[in-house]
Amino acid sequence: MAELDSVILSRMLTTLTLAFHIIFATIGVGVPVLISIAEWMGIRKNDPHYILLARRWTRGFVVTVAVGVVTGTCIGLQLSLLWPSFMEIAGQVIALPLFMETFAFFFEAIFLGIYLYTWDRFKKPIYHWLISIPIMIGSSMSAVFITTVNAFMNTPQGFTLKGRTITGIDPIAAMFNPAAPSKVFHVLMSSYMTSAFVLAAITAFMIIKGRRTDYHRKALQVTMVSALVFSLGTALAGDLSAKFLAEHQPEKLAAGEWHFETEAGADLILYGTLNEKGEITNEIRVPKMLSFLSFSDFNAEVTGLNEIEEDLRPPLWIHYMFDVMVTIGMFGLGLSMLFVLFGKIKRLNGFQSRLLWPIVAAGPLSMIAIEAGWIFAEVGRQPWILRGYMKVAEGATTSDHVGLMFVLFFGLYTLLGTLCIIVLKRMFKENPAEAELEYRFK
Ligand code: HEB
Repeated sequence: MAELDSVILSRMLTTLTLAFHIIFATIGVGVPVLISIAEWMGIRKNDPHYILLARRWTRGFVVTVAVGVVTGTCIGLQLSLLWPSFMEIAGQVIALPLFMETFAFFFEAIFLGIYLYTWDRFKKPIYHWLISIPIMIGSSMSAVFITTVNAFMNTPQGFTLKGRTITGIDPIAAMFNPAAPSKVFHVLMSSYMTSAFVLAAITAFMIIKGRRTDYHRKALQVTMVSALVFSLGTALAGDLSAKFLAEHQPEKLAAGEWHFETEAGADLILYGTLNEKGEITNEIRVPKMLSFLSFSDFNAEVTGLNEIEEDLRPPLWIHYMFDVMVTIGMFGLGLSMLFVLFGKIKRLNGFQSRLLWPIVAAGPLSMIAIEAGWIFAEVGRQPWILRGYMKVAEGATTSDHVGLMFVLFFGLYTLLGTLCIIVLKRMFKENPAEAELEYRFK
């Protein structure tokens, strides 16, 4: 086997941990919103079906939170173990949001505990619903804080670096860096969207399996309408992200869009392949669209990759990640639009059932879009770990034991993933919705 150096191994281990963690983080941020929506509808419509939805989702949610906590801890651990020089500098500047993330998590956990054990304890059900609000705030704020840290890696500010000493730390400026708004917005919306599609996919699958009850029909309805709203939000946020890149990180946009020469009225390139000579084939070209995406002006000038120093250019394959993300985004948007449209027009009602399999696919697909989005954002930052200040290779550990760590953590994640699936399956199989409806409401 070829020798793998500690930088490559550190990157592999970090990728593995993040790729696994992001699944649970996404669910952890999005599902509370869906739970709150379902309980709210149940109270408004005085419909026990929606309340039961909220109850069952909450139970499943708790299991995923547990896994998210473990993998989140792994990230914290690995940050200091694998990227000591990076943390030595960045850690001082971004300690505030890093700490605040933990705080937001505890805030969420406390209210989640109360929420779980007080379903029938209040005279007015609305009081129970009110507890879902701090849960949502806690889970979304975790995402907000940790995303500002990631944003900081892309557009660091709020400190001065002289050699290896850092002075003039301004934690607030560091947290509210230029990348933060678009990233936070995109991360929140895409988590909500993905969670809605994951829950819709599970419901659609149950319906295909023969559970054609009102309960399942309503579940599909809330999740798909939510999916539509959040898909629109995700698309809007994605557009803002592209505008952010055009202004502050042109090399990432240029590499992702295969835009080599600086020009006005730049075309947007979708799909296609790149050969060794750097020629693009089989692409779809949308005239002047890149200029518009970047600056809301079809004739604006967009910086090309050739203007960037050669060893500071991100890898060109991130273009495929962008394709995957955008395609899935459009698929989700189109699908949820059709679903809502078919539902609204009586004559077309019958067509809704044709969308069941596509909805089943939309769950895993949106999770893939999340992974693709992060790969695009992270690989597109290369070679920097702290853009303009420190390269990835300088940030890594020189320890010889990263290979062993990789194997151990891989084992841990496999175990956690399997356990999570087994527990969830048991939990819902042994207590199907129909049975629960029966003993609770009849
Ligand atoms: Fe996304 C990222 C755009 C869709 C998920 N995005 C990203 C970016 C951009 C975009 C530009 C980068 C940013 C930075 O780096 O800063 N998108 C976009 C667009 C669209 C989208 C245009 C269409 C509409 N996404 C999407 C979807 C999803 C996503 C659908 C899922 C579901 N993204 C994502 C993520 C990420 C991204 C997760 C990472 C984070 C950030 O923000 O960065």
